[in-house]
Amino acid sequence: MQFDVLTLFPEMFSSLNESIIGRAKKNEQINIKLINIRDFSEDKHNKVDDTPYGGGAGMVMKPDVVYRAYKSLENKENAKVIYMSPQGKTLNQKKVVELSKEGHLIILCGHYEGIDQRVLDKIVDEEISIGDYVLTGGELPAMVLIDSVSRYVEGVLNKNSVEEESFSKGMLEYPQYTRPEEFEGIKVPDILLSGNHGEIEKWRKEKQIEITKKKRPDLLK
Ligand code: 4G0
Repeated sequence: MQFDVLTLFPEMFSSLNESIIGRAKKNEQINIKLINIRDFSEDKHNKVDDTPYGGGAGMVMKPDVVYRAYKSLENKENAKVIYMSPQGKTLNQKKVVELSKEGHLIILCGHYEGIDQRVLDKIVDEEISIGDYVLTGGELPAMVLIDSVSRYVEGVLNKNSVEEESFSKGMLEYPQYTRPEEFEGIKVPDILLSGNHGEIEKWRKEKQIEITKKKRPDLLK
C-alpha cells in the first residue's frame, strides 16, 4: 500500500517509524511518502497561506501551492485523494477495510482554517473525519487513517489477529489475562486455566455479549 501525504509538518509523521507500522515500512508492506507543501511555494518568503476573501478570522491555505504539491506526485491515475477534515464522513471500521483494498492513497492535511475550496473541488475524491472535534491540523487524523488501514494490509498483522477481530463483526473484545495467575489477590478466571478450548470459546463469546451490552449497547442494535 502506497500512502502519499501532503502536509506542512512532515516531521510529525516520525511516530510511524515505531512498532507495527515501523516494521511494515521496513518490510515494504506499506510505503509512506511525505511531501512538504511548503516546498511548492514560489513566494520569496515561502508563504503557504493568506487571509480569507470576505474577511474573517484565521488564514486559508493557498490553492496554487497545494496544487503544485499534488501535481508533483507520480502514478496519480489509480490513487484516491482523501482530505482529512472535521466536515468529512466519520471514519469507522467498515470504511477502514474498504480503504485497505485501494493500492494508493493520497492524503491531504490542512492547517489554519482549511484550504481554498477551488483546489479541493479539483483534486479531492473523499473527505474523511476521525470524529466530531476540531484539531489544529489534519496530520493526527492522517496518522490515525494510515495506522488503521495498514493493519488490514496483507502481512502487516498475523492473519489470526485480523480474522478473529470482533470489532468488525460489531462486538467488543473479551477480557484478556496473562501471568501471574494471581495479581493483588485477584485470580485469573478458572475456565481459562482449564485447557477446555470449547468451554473457553463459549465463555469468551458470553463475555463479549455482556461487555458490549454494558459499554456499547448501540453496537448490538
Ligand atoms: C480542514 C480533521 C482541516 C478544515 C482536521 C480544519 C479535525 C479533523 C482542518 C478545518 C482538523 C477530524 C474547517 C476547522 C484541520 N481537525 N476531526 N483540522 N476547519 O478528522
